[in-house]
Amino acid sequence: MKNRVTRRRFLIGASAGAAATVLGSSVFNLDSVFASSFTRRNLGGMAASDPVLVSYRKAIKAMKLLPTANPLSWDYQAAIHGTLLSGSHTAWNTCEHGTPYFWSWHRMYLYWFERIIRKMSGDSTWALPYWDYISASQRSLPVPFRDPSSELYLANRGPGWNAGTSSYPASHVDPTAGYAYTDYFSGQSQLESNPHNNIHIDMGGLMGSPGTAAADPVFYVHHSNIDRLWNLWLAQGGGRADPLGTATWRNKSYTFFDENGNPVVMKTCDILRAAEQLNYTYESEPAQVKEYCLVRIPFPIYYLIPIILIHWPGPPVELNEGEISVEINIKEFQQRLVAVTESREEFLTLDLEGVQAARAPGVVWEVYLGLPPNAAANHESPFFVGTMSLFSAGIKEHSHGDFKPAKFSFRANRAIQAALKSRAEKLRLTFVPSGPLMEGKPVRPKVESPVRIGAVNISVAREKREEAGKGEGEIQEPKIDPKIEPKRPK
Ligand SMILES: [Cu+2]
Repeated sequence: MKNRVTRRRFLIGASAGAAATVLGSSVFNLDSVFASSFTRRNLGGMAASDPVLVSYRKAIKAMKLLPTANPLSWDYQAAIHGTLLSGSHTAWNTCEHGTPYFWSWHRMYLYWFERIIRKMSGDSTWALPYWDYISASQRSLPVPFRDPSSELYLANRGPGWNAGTSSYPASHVDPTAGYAYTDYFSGQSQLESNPHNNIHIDMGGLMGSPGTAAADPVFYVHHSNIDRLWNLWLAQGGGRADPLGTATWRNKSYTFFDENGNPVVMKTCDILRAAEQLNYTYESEPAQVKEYCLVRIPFPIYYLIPIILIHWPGPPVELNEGEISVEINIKEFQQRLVAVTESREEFLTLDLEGVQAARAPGVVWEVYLGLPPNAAANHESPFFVGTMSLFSAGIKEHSHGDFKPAKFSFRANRAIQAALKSRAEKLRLTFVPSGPLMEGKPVRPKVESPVRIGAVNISVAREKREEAGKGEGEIQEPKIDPKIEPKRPK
């Protein structure tokens, strides 16, 4: 998505910290009365001497001098996301991944972190910058984070990142699958997978695991970008909305610490409108979509209802070093598949369920469907459906007694349509292990732990439209329509 500078953003940008000037100007714009004071700037091209980075360094230095038990310390802040340290303190290890609260928890976390940085740096205007690795010019680690004498540096990053020779491949930082969904939970989960998980996995080192990631200063500029994607997803319109009809989502609350080290409780309704409620906007973002918990204007909301059409009969697929393919027999489903690809209401998804690994696999798998035999796996071909990488959900080592395997769902219309053209009776499902580019070239990474996929399904999905604001709904788990038995090809 291209960044747009809207009139509203222009006004906010022009009036940052000077709302009175805008009020007194001849251009009266109601939005600008609520103009937020803080602009989270794009890190692209930002010099190490930029006040934003100088203050960030100053704060990190001061926070590292505080004892771990102090909520304002660097260790404590990182531990709120996740830590390998023993002992238990308020809010430690509370990050949300692979759950309905991924975006909301991280937004709250960054908000309080940012206030703490303001206090610890003594820079009252400070706002967290964002690292826009989706932009082709920003796919290697920003230069100020590579300087060993800087607090932004960390030795424990994967090979080539600190040298500036590693970069993210285009297929690993592709938000289009996530943007395509109108249903909140599907959009969020896709964007959590790509680019979010891939950014962590490809960088490796502390960033590669939830128990250590937030100890790397780059974590926060990464998540600033992920938070920005929430706004960008909503700004596309077309029925995209926060799931305000879901009471459990709306009322979910968490504890953080303010800049004075006092615990604060925040709930989802407090963070829906970043500019108004939290006082920040992102540089160059379109006008923020405003959603309200109290004023519930009925609006359409979309739920994704997938119904299994083809269940691959197994055994579980084991991913390890090297490319792996399995074949899905589609002979008796061809007509139905064609009908769905031509439908306006329905679309096909490839669903991987029961995805698990003992430890972090450290690899991103590119997933292809219908790739003809002997054809090279190219992410620009229609057979590329997306990426799969495990960061937190699905990794047994990271579970604390309540292990849940991960699920991945990919839109598959384009791939299946291309495969059907050749009248194929079997669809090849191919997994290609991939990692960061080294000197611009793909390198096959080492698989640290094999991944097992429990079930492979091709489903027909329908985004069900409902009028929200007309009563309460609970978080919708995709359901299999009991009237339709999954068919098992022989
Ligand atoms: Cu993360």
